[in-house]
Amino acid sequence: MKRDHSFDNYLQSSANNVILTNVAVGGRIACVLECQMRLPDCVAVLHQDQELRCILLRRFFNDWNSYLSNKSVAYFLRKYECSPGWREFNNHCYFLNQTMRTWNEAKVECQRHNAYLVEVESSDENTWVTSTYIKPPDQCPVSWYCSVWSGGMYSTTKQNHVWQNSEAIASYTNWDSDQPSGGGQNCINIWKGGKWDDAFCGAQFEFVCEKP
Ligand SMILES: [Ca+2]
Repeated sequence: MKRDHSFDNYLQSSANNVILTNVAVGGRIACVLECQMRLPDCVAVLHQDQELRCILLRRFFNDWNSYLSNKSVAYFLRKYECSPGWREFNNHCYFLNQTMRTWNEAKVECQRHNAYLVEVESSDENTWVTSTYIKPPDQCPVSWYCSVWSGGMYSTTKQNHVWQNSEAIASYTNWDSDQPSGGGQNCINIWKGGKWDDAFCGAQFEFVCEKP
């Protein structure tokens, strides 16, 4: 698949994750169906009527109106879409909040959006969250700044790490070597390569909210 530069004017120059592929298909419905067949990677499409071009998008445009100055281009969100800015994986919607917050602040912030701190219940979900939201350690001033908070926290009553929203014990885990260290580090952050660490809950990280 090659990038179609004829659409460059409609796309953010930095939108390296936007184009999944270009497919020449007949009409808007075929374009949307093409997107549906590529779940969960495709969340929206750009379609141009005149040339019957269809671009599958990996993420939403938050300000998509600015890309539609040419009326022959149409923008469609997928059916059952997540809100703009949120991304879907396996019928859940996710959002990366890039403000640094303590675990508790992050929890409250997710709740304000009728969501909860991400609960990673499978290797697939861990891989998706990591590839979608977690920067490599060399892109942060200090490697552990490239962490995001999850909703996991150690429960003294359950003697285990528990997901805050569902209250389920974390059955799938992906601890980094020598983790969890405990010693007052009770909240689970996810970082380099999707490995988990337990950190002091008062540390400040970006965080991922999830909706059911
Ligand atoms: Ca630790």
